[in-house]
Amino acid sequence: MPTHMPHKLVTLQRHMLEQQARFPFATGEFTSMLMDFVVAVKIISREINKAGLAEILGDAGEENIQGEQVMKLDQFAQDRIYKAMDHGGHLACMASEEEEHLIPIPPQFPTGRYVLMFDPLDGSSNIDANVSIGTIFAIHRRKTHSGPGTMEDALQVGNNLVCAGYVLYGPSTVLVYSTASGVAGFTLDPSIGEFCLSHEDIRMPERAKYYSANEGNTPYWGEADRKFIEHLKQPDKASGRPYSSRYIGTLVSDFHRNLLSGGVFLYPPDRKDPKKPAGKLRLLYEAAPLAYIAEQAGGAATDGKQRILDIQPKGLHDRTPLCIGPKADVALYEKFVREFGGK
Ligand code: AHM
Ligand code: MG
Repeated sequence: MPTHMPHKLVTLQRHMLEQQARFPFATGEFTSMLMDFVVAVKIISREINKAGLAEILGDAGEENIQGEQVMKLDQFAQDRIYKAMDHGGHLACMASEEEEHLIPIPPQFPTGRYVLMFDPLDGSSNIDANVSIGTIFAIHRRKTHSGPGTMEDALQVGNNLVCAGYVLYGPSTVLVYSTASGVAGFTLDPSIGEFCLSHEDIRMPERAKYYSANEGNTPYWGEADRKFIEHLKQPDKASGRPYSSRYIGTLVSDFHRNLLSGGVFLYPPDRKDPKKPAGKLRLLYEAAPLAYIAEQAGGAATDGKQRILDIQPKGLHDRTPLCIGPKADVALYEKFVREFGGK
């Protein structure tokens, strides 16, 4: 049995309740909010499993058999998360990779203490090829005290996160999350509709054996990025082998494999697009939540010069270079950036 396999049957809800019991003054509000979110991801998972039938059941933008508009999967995911989370009274506001502006709580519903940031469907360009995709989420405590949530509540440094996680819709659907006391993974049993603990106390291996980067972009990378990846392709002193290449093009999937098996992921600044000088990935919906998980699992994440979790966002859609993986590999990347320059 793999070392992370638990010996007891624990549902996600039971796990959350046990985590909550560690805090004597916990009200259960946080657990209740996460359970709302879990309902949405179960619905998204079900819909993704039917994605290959879109041609038969109707394409996005067309009417389906019941005369309803069929939504694209990424819009569908956005919509389901919003509808699961807007009325519970737990959130001050939300922000999503799919929405330009802050998402307010409708005025007829109460506002709460938390702020939810999410990427509803990460890797959506992979949907048509039936390659795995994901949802990423991150939760902050609000900074303002009452009323509708504001930009001040949303634009918080990753160090303030109280929870982050992701759902990977792969051969099975897996939810990985942390509330600052380690990382646990749960696999959805569709026959009972429950996420069951499948990966207890996940620790990232100390050294990577894989590297994940889109090397098609090499001509647009800086010297440090090129030299770093070239270095990983040389036989390693300890193992005698070069790192192997693995790149899916869905951040959640690449990260999940690297978390379990040991891999370093790099998305550097990409000089091909002057509008995106900081690379492609978004700080609030992609880099910060996964950096939080990486650190909780004993790994690290950097933009080359500073910890991802130390970066103060200036806008909802800020982008950042990202190197994430085992501590030693991330430190090595920072060394290359120091020696060969720049972001
Ligand atoms: P998306 O949020 O629009 O799906 O884009 C983010 C995705 C990540 O999942 C992945 O790591 C990256 O884009 C891949 O980009 P590229 O195709 O440039 O390698
Ligand atoms: Mg994404």
